[in-house]
Amino acid sequence: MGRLVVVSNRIPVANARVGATGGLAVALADVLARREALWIGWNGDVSEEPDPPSSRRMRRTEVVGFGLTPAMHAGFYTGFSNAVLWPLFHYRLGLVEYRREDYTTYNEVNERFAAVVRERLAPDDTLWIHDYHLIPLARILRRQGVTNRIGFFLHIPWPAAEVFRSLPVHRDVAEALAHYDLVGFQTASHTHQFADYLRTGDGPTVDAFGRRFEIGGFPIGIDTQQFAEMAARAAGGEAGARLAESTGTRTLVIGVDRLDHSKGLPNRIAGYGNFLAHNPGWHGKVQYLQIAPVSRGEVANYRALRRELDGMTGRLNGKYAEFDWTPLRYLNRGYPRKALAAFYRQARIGLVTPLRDGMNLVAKEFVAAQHAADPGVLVLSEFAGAADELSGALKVNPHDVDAIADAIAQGLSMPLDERIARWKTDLATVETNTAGAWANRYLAALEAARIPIAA
Ligand code: GDG
Repeated sequence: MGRLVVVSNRIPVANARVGATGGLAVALADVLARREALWIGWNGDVSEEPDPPSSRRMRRTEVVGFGLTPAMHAGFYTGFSNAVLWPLFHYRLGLVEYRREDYTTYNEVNERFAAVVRERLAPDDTLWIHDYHLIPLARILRRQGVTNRIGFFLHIPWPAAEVFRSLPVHRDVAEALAHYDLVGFQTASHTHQFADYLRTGDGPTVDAFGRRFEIGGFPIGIDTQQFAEMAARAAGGEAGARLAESTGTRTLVIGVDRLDHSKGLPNRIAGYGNFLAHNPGWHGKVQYLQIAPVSRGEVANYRALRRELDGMTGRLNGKYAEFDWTPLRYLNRGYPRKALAAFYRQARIGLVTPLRDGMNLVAKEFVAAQHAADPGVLVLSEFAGAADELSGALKVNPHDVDAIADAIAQGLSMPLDERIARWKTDLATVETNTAGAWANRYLAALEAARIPIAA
């Protein structure tokens, strides 16, 4: 079997402590332990004379990283990827800032990725390209004569056809996807929306732009067993003990999200405010902990979101706090995974209310971390990919802040037997659809998807 060549915007962080590495590295850990692999991506460097590609080992994987110039970073990363594709695919058209020259830079940076890939590619390698930053990569490689099997996985939602059509270059972006052998989405509904745009059936095999390729839904998961064990161990650790001590007899509500427009944080805080307004009996007895590490802080509208949240949290605490009770602890800081696992386990309610989300792994981590004898309740947005799988959660429409308030109240008063029954349903799903199962399912489909390129 040839190597697996993973290409993602960012390469995994070097020397990360075990359990501290980011999402995709965790999701691919099983596959990468079994197979020779190469992982190519941006190393985070932005400078006028960017780092040339350099290589290091991460166990069996060779990791190749390179830098970008400030102009590349502005057009490719901040511009087209995060000010166009990200907000558009999350239905936030008002945040889209489209500039033609950014799309040109986006394609040029993809050419750069392609050059680094080609220099290292062997004929029997299988390529797996990740996420919206790298949509054009297969088309560039195909034009250069690369005939290897190439798969693509989109971690964020694929939007409704009419929303996608508002992108001035929608046709060119969709055509680029037709150069993959397999285009994977998080859910059947994202797959359906892509097929609807193409005006084809839902797959697996579709014909579009004169090419034949496969599409399908592959819901991503977590390493459930490892996360559950970590939560059980960490519960008595230092961070867990400190949280327990400071929470005292109060009931804990938790949210953990990158500070991002997609995560619905203003609605969630407004929902909690309405809950407090409608349920004075809970004053002093509930404690909401919101962890929201700053992300993309260089983008102006992310700074505006941060200001909005600073104002909302300040006003909420100003209105409801007592000299011995702060209803909302709002933290713009990240914590080690171990600490998060312990925090989830202590919480009676996990609030996961994104306006849109490809999947949302926090929802799955919250389920995995619970104590079997006294599990918490997951409050989940119906617009997270995870909502298709987690039928035990309390579903809310995140645009309805009173629905968020009602779900908090319902979760807080839910009897133990109902909490256990709902949690067991979701745990069974999270234990089946793990990260390892996701990667295996995707790669098996990619191996099977060798379709002769249509004339
Ligand atoms: C994209 C898609 C899709 C958060 N704060 C801290 C921290 N985290 C970790 C969480 C979780 C991860 O980050 C976030 O994953 P999500 O899935 O919730 O969301 P995105 O970052 O937007 O991810 C999403 C995902 O890709 C995978 O395909 O599910 O829909 O948007 O693991 O725990 N980790 C640590 N400290 C923190 O403070 N260590």
